Amino acid sequence: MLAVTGAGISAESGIPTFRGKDGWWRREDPTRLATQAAFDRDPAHVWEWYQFRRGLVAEAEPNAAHRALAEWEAAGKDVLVATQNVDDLHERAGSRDVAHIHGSIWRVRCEGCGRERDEAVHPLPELPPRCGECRGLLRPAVVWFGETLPMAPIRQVEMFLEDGVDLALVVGTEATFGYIRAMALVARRAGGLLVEVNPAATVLSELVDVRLAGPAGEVLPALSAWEGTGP
Ligand code: BV8
Ligand code: ZN
Repeated sequence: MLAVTGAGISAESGIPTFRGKDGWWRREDPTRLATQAAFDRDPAHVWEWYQFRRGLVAEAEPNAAHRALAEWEAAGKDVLVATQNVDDLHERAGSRDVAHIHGSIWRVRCEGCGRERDEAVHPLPELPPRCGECRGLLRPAVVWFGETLPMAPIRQVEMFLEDGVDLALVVGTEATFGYIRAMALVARRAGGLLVEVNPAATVLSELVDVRLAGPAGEVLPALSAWEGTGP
């Protein structure tokens, strides 16, 4: 099965979603902060936002929804999690097959030499951090608005779907981006029953086969109970 997840799956872990004002920081809109232009203008300011969010993620715990996906994988189900989230809660819940289509808040990339690496130190002692090799500016290795997606995770999803799927869960996302809606529809064409898990209706709602209107932390574990160790 393919699980496409968004900010909503981490909401019950206390990580604000991007919707509405709860995702705003110091009254600033994430779609304006998560851009190369904002970073070029004031790298330290953008890093303060990421430092704040790295703190939220470090203090957060995976919730029952993250754990359910990991348990289905551990029970031998063929599960790929394609997440838009830059947090590591899927991995910390035990999921091993996770495609981060928007990158990771725990990785940095040098604007000078392009080197990308994990950077788990929190809090970072100096903002903006600088590259140990070339002293270039380090940026979060995430996909900003206005940028295209890294090909590796996209390819990972495409190859996974080539073998066909039985179920495609879309969990906790507005499906704002066309490529998320496309991923869900390709999964359905690959044989997947298309199920949305979201307390609110989204642009995907009228396209899915089943809508489970509730918080992921309740719905996903209930799916486990529904059929032994889940779908
Ligand atoms: C792209 C990382 C093409 C950063 C994020 C081409 C080139 C340049 C620009 C563009 C382009 N094509 C389109 C654009 C425009 C641009 C865009 O869309 N701009 C907006 C402002 C209009 N798009 C892009 O730039 C994207 N690039 O399309 O390139 C392309 C396509 C395919 C292949 C190659 C190239 C890249 C955008 C990536 C931006 N970076 N994150 C960071 O995090 O710092 S996006 C960020 O916001 C999050 O990662 C997240 O994905 C997104 C918010 O979406 P959701 O995850 O859906 O979360 P949201 O808050 O919206 O909704 C939460 C949902 O959860 C709600 O539905 C709610 O009801 C639900 N919920 C709440 N509680 C629960 C729950 N559900 C379940 N249980 C609960 N308890
Ligand atoms: Zn460098």
